[in-house]
Amino acid sequence: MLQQLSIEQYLKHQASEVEQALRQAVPASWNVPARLREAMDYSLHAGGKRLRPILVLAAAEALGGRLEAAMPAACAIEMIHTYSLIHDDLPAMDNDDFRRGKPTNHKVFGEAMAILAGDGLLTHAFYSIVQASLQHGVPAERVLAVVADLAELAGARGMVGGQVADMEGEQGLTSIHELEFIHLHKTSDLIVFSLKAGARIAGAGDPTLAALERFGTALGLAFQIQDDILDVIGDESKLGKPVHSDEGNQKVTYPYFIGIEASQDKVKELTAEAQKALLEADLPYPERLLQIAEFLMRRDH
Ligand code: GRG
Repeated sequence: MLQQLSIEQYLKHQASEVEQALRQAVPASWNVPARLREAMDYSLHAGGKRLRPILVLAAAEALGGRLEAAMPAACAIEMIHTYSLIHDDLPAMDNDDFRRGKPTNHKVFGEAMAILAGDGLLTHAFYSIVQASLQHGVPAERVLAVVADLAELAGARGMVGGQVADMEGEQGLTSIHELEFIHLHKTSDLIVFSLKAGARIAGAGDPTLAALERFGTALGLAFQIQDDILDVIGDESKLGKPVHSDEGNQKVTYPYFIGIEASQDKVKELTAEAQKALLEADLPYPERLLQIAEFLMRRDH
């Protein structure tokens, strides 16, 4: 049935499957302080494109894997992504008031609770991944590799490292090369994780994982440059956050370095590079991943 959906229908369908699974991710029977649960749920269920979990599912699908076995890792990456957004919006970081079209977590729950809601989501992600083995019988060594990837790609050598480079760069970035380092870690690493997680759960070997890593790296960079372009020429109501924030925060971006048109060309070039890498992976069902790359290049939010 899934195969017959247009890419737009597919993304909507998979996002709703992920949302349903996320609602059950923190067991209802756990005695979690009510306000903490509320703060975690507030950001987790605030919408968002659910791109990363959809990539987990699409990568598993590309190898003919079981979607229900990939769902715990899909939920995990959305928890990590959501925690990173909550922390990124804090006064000590970007100090943003709106996210996903709603007041940011700390605006509603206060700074201390927002930090803890992020911590709760970050920690629970690891609990979620392990369920692939405990509930769906995925071999433990595959799940171990997914756990190690997540710690590496979301942690100090991955997204957190990218965020630090970004923070330090605010004191004066000099080259597009430095900017690329930030994007590769802040953005591409979680996308690479998502693809590898889905593929690992479906039993991928090293050559496939390496090709997916190349696909995800280029796709992530294209996604981030498109994000920067939309911050200049996008529609606030579609984005769910104010535009021109990079300019306001004096952030250097691809459009800042090379202009809008050259940035748009770069997005196309990276998308083609990503698609080429994917085709080299020789996956049995690569179509959805190819379509997702194409769709992201054309996205307006
Ligand atoms: C605080 C450790 C720490 C890291 C923060 C995610 C992040 C790193 C910062 C947020 C700002 C930003 C522009 C990050 C780059 C990745 C990105 C484009 C995030 C937005 O992702 P979308 O568009 O958001 O997928 P939705 O809301 O649709 O999920």
